[in-house]
Amino acid sequence: MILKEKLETSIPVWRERVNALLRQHGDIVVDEITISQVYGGMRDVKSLVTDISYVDPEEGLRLRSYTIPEVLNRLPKPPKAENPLVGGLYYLLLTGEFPSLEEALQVEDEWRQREVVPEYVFDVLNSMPEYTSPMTMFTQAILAMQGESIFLRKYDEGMRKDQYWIPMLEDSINLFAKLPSIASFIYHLKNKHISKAVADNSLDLAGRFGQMMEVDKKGFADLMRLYMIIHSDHESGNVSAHTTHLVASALSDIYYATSAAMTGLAGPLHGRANQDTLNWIYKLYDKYQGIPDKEELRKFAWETIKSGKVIPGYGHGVLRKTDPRFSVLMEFGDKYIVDDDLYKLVQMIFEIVPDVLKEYGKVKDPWPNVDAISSTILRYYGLNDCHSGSGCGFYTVLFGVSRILGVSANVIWARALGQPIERPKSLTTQMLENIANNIHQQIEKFE
Ligand code: NMX
Ligand code: MLT
Repeated sequence: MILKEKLETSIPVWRERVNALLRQHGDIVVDEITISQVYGGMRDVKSLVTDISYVDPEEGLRLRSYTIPEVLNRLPKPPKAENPLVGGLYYLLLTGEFPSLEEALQVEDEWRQREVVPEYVFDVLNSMPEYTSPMTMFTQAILAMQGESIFLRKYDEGMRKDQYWIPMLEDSINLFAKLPSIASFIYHLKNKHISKAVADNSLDLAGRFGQMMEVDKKGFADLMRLYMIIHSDHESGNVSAHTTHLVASALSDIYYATSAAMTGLAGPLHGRANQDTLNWIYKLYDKYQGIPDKEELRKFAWETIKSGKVIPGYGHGVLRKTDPRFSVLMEFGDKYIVDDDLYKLVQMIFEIVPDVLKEYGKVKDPWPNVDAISSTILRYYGLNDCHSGSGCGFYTVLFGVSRILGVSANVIWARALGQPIERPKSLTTQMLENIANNIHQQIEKFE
């Protein structure tokens, strides 16, 4: 397999590089940590390492050091498509190199050969209560397949540590290949629709997914290519990536690790924000029975804040400027979406809400993140979901499918580099108080 061959050459070089860094500079101090950070979700604490992606507060995401426009321009595209092959993206994430068209197609081929979902997965999904959320179904489907793990089998057979990455790679490709079929099955099940779609095997993964979803609008496959690429990774500290890393650090396999990650992605402050954004827009639209004027929109935003809720799709733990993933989706929307009230609202919200959040004062990033726009575009392309209630939330499943590309690439590398079990240290509040008091006493003595 092409990815295995490429990694076999680069892993020894990286092992030596990391070992040398640790041997020569292992004691160098990288960062200090304050009591606010210890109590405040470890924000900004530099304690993870990945070479697959990086999020700069001002500039946003870089995948393998390339900006989103660079990635979109340089990855190979299928004929007549505007956006690149997702197989090429996976090649880039794993190897750090841009593939040729042929190499990207080889990754697509691997997925094509492994896409058949075991029948028991559909039985599990069919047997779940009607009110089960799509994210719970998606998580269950992944976990249900855990028994397929090659990593687990090889581990039980006594595999050597330096071989861990190989079955991790196999498992990751096996898992991702099945996700489009699983996602589309959940979509049709939730919509009480029996799909008869047979995907054209000559198409790439995004093209086949478009057919499975039975979305009529032209350009959906291209949107999916763009969507999967920009949602694939966002460095390692976000909840879904960090969960994957943490769980897999115990040598749990990719099925355990990514199903855990999906339960984090399902949270409203993370991936469910895409669903919540659209619900917020619907409420706004319903309240004013159409597009409100700017003053009404401002008032609606303030009502949300004053009722103790967040405005979904705005703010970020790292970013301090408009998320470039939002910008690239807006470019796509401005080009292809005509005459859609909800999309117009996304544009208006972008004009009004940052000022409201600045005036509110406590939000560190008043700008939109990717979730402020993604679902509105998906809805325009015909992807329907209910507005509220426990059975809703399909949009986050698409985020999940995409995110598994990035987190699985990270886990393969974590095993290749022998990263240990993650186990930070906790303190008690009394200990933090003692640390603070000691420091104050020393300052007073000095003064
Ligand atoms: N609307 C209202 N209040 C907000 C918002 C917002 N969009 N964003 C942050 N705040 C509040 C936040 O709740 C906190 O309040 P308090 O001190 O009362 O607890 C205060 O502003 C400071 O928070 P920050 O330090 O700016 O943000 P933090 O790093 O803690 O959280 C998010 C980041 C993304 C969780 C937060 O901005 C948020 O809740 N946004 C809305 C939900 C969202 O869009 N999530 C998606 C993130 C991207 N993703 O895809 O996962
Ligand atoms: C993500 O894509 O994971 C989100 O933007 C959240 C984050 O990076 O913290």
